[in-house]
Amino acid sequence: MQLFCNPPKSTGDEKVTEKEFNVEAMSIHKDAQAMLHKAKQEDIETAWDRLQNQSPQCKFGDTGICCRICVMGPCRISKKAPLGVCGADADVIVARNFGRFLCGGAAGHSDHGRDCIEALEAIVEGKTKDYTLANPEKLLAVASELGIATENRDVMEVGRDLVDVFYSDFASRKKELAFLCRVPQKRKEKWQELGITPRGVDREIAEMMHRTHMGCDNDAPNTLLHGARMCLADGWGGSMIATEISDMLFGTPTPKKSKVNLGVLKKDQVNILVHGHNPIVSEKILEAVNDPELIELARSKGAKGINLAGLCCTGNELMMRKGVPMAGNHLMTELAIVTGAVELIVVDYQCIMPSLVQIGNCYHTKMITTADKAKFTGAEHYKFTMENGSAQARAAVKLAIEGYAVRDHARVDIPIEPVDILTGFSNEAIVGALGGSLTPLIDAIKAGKIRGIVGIVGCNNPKFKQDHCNVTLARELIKKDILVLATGCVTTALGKVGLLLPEAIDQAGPGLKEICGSLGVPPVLHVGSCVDNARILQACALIANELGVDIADLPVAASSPEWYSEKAAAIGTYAVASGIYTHLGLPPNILGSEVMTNLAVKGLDDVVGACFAVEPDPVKAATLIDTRIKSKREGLGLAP
Ligand code: CUV
Ligand code: SF4
Repeated sequence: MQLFCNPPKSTGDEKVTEKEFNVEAMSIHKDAQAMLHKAKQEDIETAWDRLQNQSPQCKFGDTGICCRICVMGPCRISKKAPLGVCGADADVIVARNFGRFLCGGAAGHSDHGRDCIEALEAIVEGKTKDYTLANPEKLLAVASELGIATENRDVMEVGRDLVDVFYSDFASRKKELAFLCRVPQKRKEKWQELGITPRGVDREIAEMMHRTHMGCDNDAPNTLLHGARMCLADGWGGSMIATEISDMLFGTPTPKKSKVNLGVLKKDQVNILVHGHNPIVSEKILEAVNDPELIELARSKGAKGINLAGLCCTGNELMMRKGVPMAGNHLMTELAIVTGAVELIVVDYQCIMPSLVQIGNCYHTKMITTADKAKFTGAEHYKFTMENGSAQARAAVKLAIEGYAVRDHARVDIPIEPVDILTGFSNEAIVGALGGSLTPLIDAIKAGKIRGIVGIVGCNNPKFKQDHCNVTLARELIKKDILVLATGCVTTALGKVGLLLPEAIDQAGPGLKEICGSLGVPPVLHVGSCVDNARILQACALIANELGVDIADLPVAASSPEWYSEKAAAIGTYAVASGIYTHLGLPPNILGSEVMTNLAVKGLDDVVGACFAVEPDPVKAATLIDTRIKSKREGLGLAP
């Protein structure tokens, strides 16, 4: 049997033992640093250790020039062998690899969206008692936006029509996605001209797999263009559907207070973490932890109560809507277990490190999986369905309560006090805060008080000092009077250093300080999870439509400073294809192709009106973004 603690050191690897263990170089956060020390003392391996064991990483893979698409290969491109067995060159191989990389991301978000449609369907068809429509107003609003008759109709009946529209967005029969009604006319014309109007979500994903089969699309720019179309189907399709349905089921987020960092764990309570992406599971766990019977059961086992906290995106979903505190982002998921205070992690899918099972085994921490499509060897599987969600959630919470009885209190270390944050800035909430329309925001942009808007989104990656780039970029931008919108794991990064509090306006430039100060909001607004980047797309479209321009004309940008996932690449690609200049802290695995690299960081600008910028240094990245915003402002006839 494999030992989970005291893992075998990789062989011949003196570097690991000799290397100075410098937690300050690994993360900017005190809670992470303390837990990295604890992990070291307890001989528990983390992502940082494993990255080192994997180093140096394969150059062929890193630059995207290793092809495993057929078994005449694998082929790797070098000076000596510039073509694969089939004749594919570096450009084709990189384009195919990147196409499939984006495909994984678009599929992830979109399959999550499909799960949301199935949930909505179960509700409107009366097939579930466990889930309800918390927000019928949103259902009616979205339906009428999509051209479905709502007047004098039962909301469930309207909902059935809406479900049909959403399902057909996944199929091949539609000409274009339903939510393209939100896209500014100029942008839609650009997509038509390029032949990249997104049709059905599944169609674009399947077509990418087809195109990248041996012997199909052997023209790198053409493959990349389809990548853009497929990612647009994610952003304006799968992700947008996921966000809108989640609002219908669980409520549209409104501003509320919450707390972040490992200090949200409670020494004397049963601690349960939810991790993954889809609120359909985590919302049920939230209900169960508030069940008086279960709280009583926890008390009978010596705990003071049951404490729920979030990780990653499902944490963002619960925080935005219900104010549930956030224990940490991607690189904190392992370290949360190292506190020794976690009884249970309940997961659905995406971004869940398999190592959590291994580290859980070093403590009393159990992991429960809930989706048949995301099982983890060593975890317990409690399949969640629309019919059994409440019962499964109660069973999960009971398992956690039993776990408290065997917790080794001597090993518990919760190293920090939590930090307050303000969350819940859906577009509806932002418009509400502005007094009912976007006009005050647009006026502030015109007057140069808010010079631009940047979404900082995405992950952690142990190749960077955790959250250093995420936080530094946000600080630099707000100094320059640029409003920051945060989603995904960046949220926790910025929350932990106090940037999600109204007091953070003291770090902002004078214009942003004035506007946010008068509204009582932070200079960094938390707008949700990764699929909620669709909210940012919608906000850009609303502003562009108000001004009668294309999204590419707006003084806006996106950034993912510490990204790692296929999904983050898909988000970046739909942002660029939507006309939003997008900064990445590190490049995707495409540098082995000059054609692909040049297109990504330059050529796309002429094609779709935006491109990527790759810059690991967050201060330099802020300058790049600022320069772009200046030029867009000038293009609109505004002072830079
Ligand atoms: Ni998508 S933001 S690690 S969990 S994709 Fe996952 Fe949200 Fe990055 Fe964080
Ligand atoms: Fe090699 Fe071509 Fe097969 Fe790729 S598709 S593995 S380059 S032969």
